[in-house]
Amino acid sequence: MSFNQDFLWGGATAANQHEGGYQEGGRGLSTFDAVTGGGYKVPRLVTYKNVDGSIGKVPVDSTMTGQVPVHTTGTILEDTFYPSHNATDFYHHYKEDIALMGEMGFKCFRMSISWSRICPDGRYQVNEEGLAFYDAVFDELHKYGIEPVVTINHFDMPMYLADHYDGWSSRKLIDFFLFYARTIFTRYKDKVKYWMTFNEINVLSGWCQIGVHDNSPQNLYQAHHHIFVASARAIQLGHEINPENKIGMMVAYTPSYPMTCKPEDVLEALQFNRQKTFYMDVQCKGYYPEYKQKEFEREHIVIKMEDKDLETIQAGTVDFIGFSYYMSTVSSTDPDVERTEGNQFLGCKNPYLTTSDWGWTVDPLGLRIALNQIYDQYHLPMFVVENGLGAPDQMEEDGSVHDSYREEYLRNHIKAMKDAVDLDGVDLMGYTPWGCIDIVSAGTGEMKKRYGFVYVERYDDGTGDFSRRKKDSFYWYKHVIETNGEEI
Ligand code: BGP
Repeated sequence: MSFNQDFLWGGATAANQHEGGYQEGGRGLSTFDAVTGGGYKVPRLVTYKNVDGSIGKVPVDSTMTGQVPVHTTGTILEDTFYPSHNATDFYHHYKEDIALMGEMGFKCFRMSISWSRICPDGRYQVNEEGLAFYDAVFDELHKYGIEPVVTINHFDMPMYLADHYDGWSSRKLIDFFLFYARTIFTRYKDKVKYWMTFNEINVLSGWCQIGVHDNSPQNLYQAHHHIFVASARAIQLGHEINPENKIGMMVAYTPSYPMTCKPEDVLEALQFNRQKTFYMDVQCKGYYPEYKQKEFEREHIVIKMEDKDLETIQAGTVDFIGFSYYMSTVSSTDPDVERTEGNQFLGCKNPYLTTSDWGWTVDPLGLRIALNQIYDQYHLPMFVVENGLGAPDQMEEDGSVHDSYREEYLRNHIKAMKDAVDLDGVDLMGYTPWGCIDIVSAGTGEMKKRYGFVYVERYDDGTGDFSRRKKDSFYWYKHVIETNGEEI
């Protein structure tokens, strides 16, 4: 048998994409509340107000330097559709969603807590109703024997902290975050044992994700230093509050292959891959690696640190490595090689592989490669906490959804994980395919790009009554879990 008996089969979502209820239960505004929908190659926009009261809109992933002056504030416009306000309404459907997860036999559910539901403006005030909501969610999960796996911060933050502190540019964020982390570690001490501090720490940037208005390398690396210190201190705190806690990091892992065996291409791929390993080196090995220190020197980037920061980073290393894997990419020094979309970056097109409808390369073997690369370097338990195929599913008149393409994608990736366990001996804790119940896409803000085993009747024009339908893949995944991955 490949996978351990206690292998954590499940699924994953995030608050800003699944939860909704944005003005209910005392929740404060969060950055993603001011982000519009978009589409394939249509950017999502942040709506904001200037000091003189005029309104502006700026693409989420554009560098905001010079476009959004620091003293602007995110704002919600009446005539604009914001997908995260309702998302797919987990807030009101959590019992139904969890029952569906129970029916599939989930052993775990990865979800995130909305920071502004716990601390409405991000500072030292706690919203009891928010805490009670997650109590109810965790109790419901335990009713079905499902272990919560909680991402403390998944791509959003209280809007107040972005607008008034310039987000993670400010060192003060460390204390605000620790207050929030202490509150939830303490409250859920007996309910949650698996945690991850920051989702996809290696891609965090911009106003929506980390509240910064200046995306220059100097400012971003300073913000990331604050995030590293906050994460390391939260890990120490989480272990103090409950020594049983398993607290991991989370990285977006997209391995890059050299386009050719030309040494320049190989070096290019190595450097691309270091954009991930840097974050793993800091959080798993507890130090800033030499190649990054040299880059800082070369680029005149100076990180302001306090005396104990490096000791803190060394003392707060992670218990496991969570990562998302959707695709691989290719690196080349030739500017004429064809490029294709990817998970938050543009890479070269791999002539041996196909792509999804959103241009993401499909590469199951790349997951085995990823698991080996990570395990070789860090020798820590690993958890594939995101993987899946975004596709424009069609619901038939009778409510059925035939998504055999999703089964095929997941089957091939599970096979790759099995090989990594059976043939290579990696230590794999679990697997939580992304968007197990349909959710709003983070990249495009669409409902059209669906990942789930469960279809949610919600559409990009804001229509739909949020009813849930089991797709064909629902029954397939249930069987996978029943047989512990032996029959896929
Ligand atoms: C990861 C994020 C998720 C997510 C997923 C799929 O980067 O952690 O939040 O949504 O990618 O991306 P998308 O929603 O753009 O298809």
